[in-house]
Amino acid sequence: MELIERISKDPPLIKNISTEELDLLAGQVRQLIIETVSVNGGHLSSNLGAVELTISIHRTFSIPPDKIVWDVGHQCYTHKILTGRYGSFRTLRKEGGISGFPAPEESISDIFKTGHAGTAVSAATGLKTGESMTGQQGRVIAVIGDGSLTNGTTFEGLNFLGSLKKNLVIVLNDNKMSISPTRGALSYYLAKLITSPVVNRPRAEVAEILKSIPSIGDEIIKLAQEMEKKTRQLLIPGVFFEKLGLRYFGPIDGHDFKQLLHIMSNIKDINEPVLLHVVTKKGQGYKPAEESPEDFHSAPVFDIPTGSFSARKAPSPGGVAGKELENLASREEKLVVLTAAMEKGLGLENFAARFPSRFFDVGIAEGHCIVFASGLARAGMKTVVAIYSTFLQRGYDHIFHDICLQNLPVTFLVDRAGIVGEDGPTHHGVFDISLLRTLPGLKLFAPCSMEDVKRLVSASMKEEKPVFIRFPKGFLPPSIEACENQGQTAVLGCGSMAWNSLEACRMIIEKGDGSVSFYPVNAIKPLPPEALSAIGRCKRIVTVEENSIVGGFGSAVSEYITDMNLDRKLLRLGLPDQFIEQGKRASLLDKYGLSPERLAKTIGDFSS
Ligand SMILES: Cc1ncc(C[n+]2csc(CCOP(=O)(O)OP(=O)(O)O)c2C)c(N)n1
Repeated sequence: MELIERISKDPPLIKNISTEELDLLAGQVRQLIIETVSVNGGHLSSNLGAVELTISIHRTFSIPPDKIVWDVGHQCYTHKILTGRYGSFRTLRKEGGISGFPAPEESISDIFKTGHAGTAVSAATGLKTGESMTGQQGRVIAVIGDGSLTNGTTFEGLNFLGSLKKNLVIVLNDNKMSISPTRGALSYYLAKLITSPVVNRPRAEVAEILKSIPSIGDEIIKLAQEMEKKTRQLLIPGVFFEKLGLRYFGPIDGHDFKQLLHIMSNIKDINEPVLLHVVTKKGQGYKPAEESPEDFHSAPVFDIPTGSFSARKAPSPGGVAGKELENLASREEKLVVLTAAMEKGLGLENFAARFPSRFFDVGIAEGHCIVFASGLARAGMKTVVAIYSTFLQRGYDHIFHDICLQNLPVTFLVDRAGIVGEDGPTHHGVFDISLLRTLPGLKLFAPCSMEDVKRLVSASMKEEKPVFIRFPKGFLPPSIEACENQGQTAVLGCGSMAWNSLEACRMIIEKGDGSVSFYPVNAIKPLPPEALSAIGRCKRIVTVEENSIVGGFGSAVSEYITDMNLDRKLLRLGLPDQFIEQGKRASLLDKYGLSPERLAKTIGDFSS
């Protein structure tokens, strides 16, 4: 049995293997991660960068009862392999397989189900506090990336944590990258810590002087290097973290087992919060990922020898929106575009390159991004916030307080609305309609086609109120038309579900199962006149949406029917009131009754 398998089956064994075997283990883990992600897709760069760090934590601490809280959680693959999931690792991110994020239902070694950034410090602080209050003994280790230091929740946690006066280790895994290079003042501060001339200049100068002393020069240099290692913490005090009440250690090389294990064994029992600054390389050990860490951050299927991605990229609604923003920006000098660390995923790289002074990546800081947008809009800028549906949830209060209550004309491009696939429940964007439509004064659109995306983005520039445009990650048809028939059933396909609804209607008509009319609906608030007249004309109404059935488009239609005192039979189809698991979008849509075939059956039964 390979070493990796033996440890996965018997995790405490990691404490007893030789130092040579640590390297062997790291190699086997990397190999398995690369092979698996090349087939299933996944967060390759972050995981390859955290192999030695994770092995060292598991060798130093005892997991459980000690607990690791992973920030985001996308870097937990090594942890999964070391804690019993070697055998299932190749099912990573597949429907029914293991999650690409920590999942307590898979193992007691996973503490929280995560996927959103910035929560680890607060969660670990709460965990430690609660465990102390209930007499539990385990140590708590939070692993955060430098990207998380751009996030407000992390800082709220750090600000509070200093007063804890308990053992809690925060490992700062600093690879200078969020998905794109990390933005902001703190990233410069971290870079300074790593390259501080206070340490490096004297070290180089002293070495030169010592070298010139005949025969004993080399010995002294060795001695000086040893001393320098030991005094490094004194020379680079990490004042910023010390001021927050944490003891700062580092920076150390996060791929060097000797350094990692030495410092971890020294700090693990310090009875106050400690920040260990570890410097790693994203993509470490796989050249294509080292060279293009952004491309391999959330990698699709790829070819291992060449690092090339197999799937050709079809145009996405986000890409169409990004292109339209470029067109608009070339005519409208006041147009600015904001993102919270998702430039690449949102298809804004060209915009950023063409209009660098009008593009702002604010870091993983959705709250700040939205309030910053309010300021820009108040100053008269045409402000666009591009954001994933699931991360928009972070900014909900700011949408209420800083955008809607102020009635500011900010356009939100809400990408990844609907089922996103293999990233699973933390990433599906299936609540935005329900959340947004309760707020007064906003307009909420869901384009049904690429043509719609372009037109709605452009039209939003002329609006004098907040506008939200939600669209899916992948497919929308180039254009789509209503298809009216005699008969009493109107199928209202909202946004990304317009196409599946149309297909379903075609199937029903071809099979002679009933006479249904199809209407694409690209607005939820207010409901568009075409939808209202269809509701006025037909006795049976079907709503179809890629959003939770609770409070979504169907609910808006239901409220309208009730308020207008109409005598209608209404069938609301959407995602059930539960967290949706990981899996391929088409397969999950089918499972939840939203594929054309399943829709045809349900609607056919309803209308006959
Ligand atoms: C609230 C939130 N916004 C955006 C994201 C998307 N996202 C996933 S990983 C990541 C970068 C994380 O950077 P860092 O913490 O430094 O970890 P690294 O991948 O560099 O190891 C981002 C922005 C997220 N997961 N959560």
